[in-house]
Amino acid sequence: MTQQQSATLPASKFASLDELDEDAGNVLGIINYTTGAADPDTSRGHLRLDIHMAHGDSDSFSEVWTTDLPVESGESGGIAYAHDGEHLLCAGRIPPGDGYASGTRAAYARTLELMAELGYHHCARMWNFVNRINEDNADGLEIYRDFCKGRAEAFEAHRFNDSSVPAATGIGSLGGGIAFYVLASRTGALTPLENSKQVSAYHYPEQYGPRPPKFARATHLSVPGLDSASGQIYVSGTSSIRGHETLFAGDVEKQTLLALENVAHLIGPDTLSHHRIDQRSTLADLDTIKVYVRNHDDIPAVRRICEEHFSPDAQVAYLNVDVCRADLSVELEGIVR
Ligand code: 3EB
Repeated sequence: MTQQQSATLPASKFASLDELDEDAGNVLGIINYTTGAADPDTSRGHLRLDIHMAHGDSDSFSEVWTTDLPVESGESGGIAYAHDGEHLLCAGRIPPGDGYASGTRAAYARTLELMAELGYHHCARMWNFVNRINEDNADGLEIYRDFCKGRAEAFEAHRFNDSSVPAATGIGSLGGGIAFYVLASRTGALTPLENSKQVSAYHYPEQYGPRPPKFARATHLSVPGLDSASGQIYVSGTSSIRGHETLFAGDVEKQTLLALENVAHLIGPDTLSHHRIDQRSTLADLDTIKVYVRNHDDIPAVRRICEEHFSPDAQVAYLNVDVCRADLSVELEGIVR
């Protein structure tokens, strides 16, 4: 592994669990959105994480991260990782408990240390899956807010300021405490994107919790040697929020449309030129999309609206889990490649 090799952008796709060949070459990691949770594992030479996000076999799937370079893996302080000299995937789990801030702070701190030790300083994307996300911890603080507190404290302790936070997802899960995984790059040029129609999450007022959610609305990742108009956009979990307020509580169709509008504005010409990125994208460029829907019975309506906006060739997974604010019914994320 050298830094001289021509850099590539990370690649991922969805696969069904039965078509998965875990021992195929060039696998950096396999994230299973499945019916149970397990600690992250590297026994097969790549990262594997099982997240409890599916109710049965029919909504289970795997997200497979692949690379052209040889992969090395390891584990440090409970954080499992795999890397290829250019990309790092790592994952951790905070077991179920009465509170999550201290566990989150410790696991995130270890993750940030690991990224620095291994030399992957450009953190593009984090995913966080939080069981009982809208329930209170032992002190009466909502578990999502408790998680946000630990995350903010870890970022602060590592001088990870608001301009270096990754794109992220913070979403409900069906069990297993908190599971998370992270994608970082060694040589990639990373630009955080904010949405001019939304208050930056890291500036949310205190009414949403003692510490704000620390994430960027999206990150743009390109690598040396690629022309400036190409690159990937990692779109964070996006919902029906304008300014910092939830809109259309109780109307899942309007919430879906506003979430889509937020993503379209975020990856569209105004936002990208504002961030000096010579690239234009639309919802039809989004792929490996996850749509999180709180109420199972809303999935058909949400799917119908999404299908009108996404490419017919896009991979789209619908997951029936809780969303971080009690008045949000839907959230969606994806990657522009
Ligand atoms: C929002 O815009 C909706 O806590 O990491 C979206 C993406 C949301 C990431 C997180 C939360 C997170 O505030 C919620």
